[in-house]
Amino acid sequence: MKFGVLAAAAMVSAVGSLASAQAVSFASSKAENYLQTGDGAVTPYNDWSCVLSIAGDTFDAFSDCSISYAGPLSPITMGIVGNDAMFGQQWYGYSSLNPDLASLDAEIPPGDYTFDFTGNALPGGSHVFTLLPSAFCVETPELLSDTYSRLQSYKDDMSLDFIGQMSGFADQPGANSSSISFIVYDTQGRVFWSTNLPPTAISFTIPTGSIEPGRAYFGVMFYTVSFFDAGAGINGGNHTNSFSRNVFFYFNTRGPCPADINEDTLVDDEDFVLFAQAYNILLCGDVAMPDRCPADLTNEGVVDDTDFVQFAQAYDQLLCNPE
Ligand SMILES: [Ca+2]
Ligand SMILES: [Ca+2]
Repeated sequence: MKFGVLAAAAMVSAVGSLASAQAVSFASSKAENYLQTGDGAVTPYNDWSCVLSIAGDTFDAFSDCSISYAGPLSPITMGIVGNDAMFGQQWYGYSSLNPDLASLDAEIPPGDYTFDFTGNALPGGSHVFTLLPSAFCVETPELLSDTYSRLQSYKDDMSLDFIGQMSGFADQPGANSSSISFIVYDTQGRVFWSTNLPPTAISFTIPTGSIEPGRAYFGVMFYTVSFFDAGAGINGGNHTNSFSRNVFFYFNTRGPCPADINEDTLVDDEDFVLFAQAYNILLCGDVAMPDRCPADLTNEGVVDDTDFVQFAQAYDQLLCNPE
């Protein structure tokens, strides 16, 4: 399941610091994703990707953008991924999903990328951004020791902070703004907790109250090697090259009888009606899906046949906790 993988990877490249009025920043973010499914169990998705971005600090900054470079995807068509008064307008262009780093680097090689943008609220223009050679950290991101399994059972006592351990990473030569960023979303895509730590951090704390009962979550931990060049953009905007290994993991704080969707201690026809409605909507992130996406019994962001198998078993038993 690749819920939000590209979007989450792209978030790392979202240029956080737009310096002055009419600043335009440029960034690249190459990424590989992993899935952690147990203590000591981390597997790669094998889908190396790259996001190239331009950010103007003004609503409706540009009316069109594209990127040309010496490579097979040139020119890259870009699309708007954000546009508001507070954060301005962001355009992203995407690579393919590649099976390995060599394939990604062949498709999106280091070198000069010319961004051409048509003016709207900001002036149009052309700007060269230099993509650096890939410089990922060596380490695979991982929740260490029993952190993964303790996260699965955190719902049993959420009165205390959750303190976990991770592996951390050694920075790459020349990188100047690398970090471990950590975000916990629910499966409908809302952020419940996030933090930013130095690469060498080996523990994190989720304060009690950050995570709500009765929800399914996924966490993403980004090991990002980042090269930041302040002022290299336009009007005080920046250049950022980042290379990120990201690990995803799922957990939930639901009760012992998740198939009891209306929480009346029975799994019966009323729950079946609610399940069927959610099954037709499919995606937890759909605006039509009820809050908490309770019919997603497998906690990965979609209501599909695998959820139905679990629902049907509980429906046959009827009582939530037969003793
Ligand atoms: Ca029920
Ligand atoms: Ca599901």
